[in-house]
Amino acid sequence: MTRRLGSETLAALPETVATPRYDRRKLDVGIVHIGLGAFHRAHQAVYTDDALNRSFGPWGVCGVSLRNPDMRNALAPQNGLYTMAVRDEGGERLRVIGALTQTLVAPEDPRAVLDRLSDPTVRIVTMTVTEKGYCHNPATGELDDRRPEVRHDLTNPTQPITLPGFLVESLRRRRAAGVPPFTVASCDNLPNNGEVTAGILKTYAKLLEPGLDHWIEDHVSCPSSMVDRIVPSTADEDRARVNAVLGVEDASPVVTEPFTQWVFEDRFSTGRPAWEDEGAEPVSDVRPYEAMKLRLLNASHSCIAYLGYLAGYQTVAETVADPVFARFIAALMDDEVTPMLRMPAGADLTGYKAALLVRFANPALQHRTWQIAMDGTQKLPQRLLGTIRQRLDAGLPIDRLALGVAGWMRYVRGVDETGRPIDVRDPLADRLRALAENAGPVAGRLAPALLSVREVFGDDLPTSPVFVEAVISALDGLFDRGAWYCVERLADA
Ligand code: CS2
Repeated sequence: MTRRLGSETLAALPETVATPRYDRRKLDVGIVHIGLGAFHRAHQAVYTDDALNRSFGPWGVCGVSLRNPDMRNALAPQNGLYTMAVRDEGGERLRVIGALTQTLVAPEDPRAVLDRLSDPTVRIVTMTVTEKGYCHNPATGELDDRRPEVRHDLTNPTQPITLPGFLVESLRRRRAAGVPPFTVASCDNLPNNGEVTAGILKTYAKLLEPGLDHWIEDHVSCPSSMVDRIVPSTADEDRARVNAVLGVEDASPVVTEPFTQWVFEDRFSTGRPAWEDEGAEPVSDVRPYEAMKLRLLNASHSCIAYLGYLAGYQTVAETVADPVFARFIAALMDDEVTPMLRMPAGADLTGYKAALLVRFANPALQHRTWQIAMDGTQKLPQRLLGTIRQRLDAGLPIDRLALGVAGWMRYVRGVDETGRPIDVRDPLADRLRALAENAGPVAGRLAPALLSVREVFGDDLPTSPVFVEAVISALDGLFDRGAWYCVERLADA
């Protein structure tokens, strides 16, 4: 049997595989990360690992899974160690990351998570719980306190299941014990992710214990950040390839691209690792960078996901290898998104977009269109609808953005262009399906039906005749001629 990656086998790895240069046994847990997925392990954990390599400090990471035990099951037997494979067409570099020193599974033992979060050595909580983990209304950014899981946590505060449930209860305990609060740093793809987080914590706290909201307002820092690195979910063939090089078994390597970026508001009141020495960019206002990334990278990703999937493409690289799609995405970014961005002097949007096209085309990443298509109801507002609103206000055309929205509608109907079922994953999937079934495959019925989902489209867009007409006409084209032809029609300026 092959031996497992872990503290005992680190020394046996081939020399080409980089390993932590610090003494992991001496690491205190200074950071709790909630949402222990591939993204964190290829992003913030790497900046922290870099910082520890350069100058040791009390910044070990405890990773918490809010849902299932898979990651703990994979990583606990490896003492938290895992391999990061950085891939492009030039090849693959492997590196073992050591920053993660503990893994917890919230549903198994919520008390252990609350204890860890209440521990005075913990000074920062970062999170990547995806858009839906915030229990908020995506159109307004506010906590949706009617959700059953939020009601559950308010009545069982010592057995929480949600992000706000864990954070607010542990902040309450810290206040009661006279322990300073931790900094709460959202690393999810939401605009103003710090502000959204602060709002959710305060609304929840007020419901839990009136007055706690004021204390949070006065004492808890929630810096916003823009995080960027493409990290597809790891496939079996990735695992096999990495393990063949390691010579030991890593049950959960992460595979990513060379590019990485982290821009954050520098408001970590409780200290932080010197991430800026490792390439992260502390700024006073992160909003322009968030808008740039969400509206260029993520908006393009969502359009590639829906329209590429419908056109029969499995991955992002495959989709943009089709010149029609590559030109469509370039035109979407240049003509419809860029004019609405307000960047600080010196920001190089032209270079950023050129780099994006190269990143999307990276043939060494198997980034599935289906993966990005997930959770559309949580993603569309910040990726496409914000730009659409601005353009409608300015009386500008929205053809490509509207095709993206129509692509989502065609996709969530749950049947592809050859009649095969689509496995639609979305917190609102049942509602979307019922609306779609009731409307039938007719653009003039399906579009208005889906636009009635106010958590996504708000109160304004469904009553904008220009928007409604643009979406119906795009959706009509999708039903009539299919995604590829609609993309081709809008591929050039
Ligand atoms: C993607 C993002 O799955 C998705 O929705 O658009 O995960 C994207 O890969 C990252 O935001 C890149 O930084």
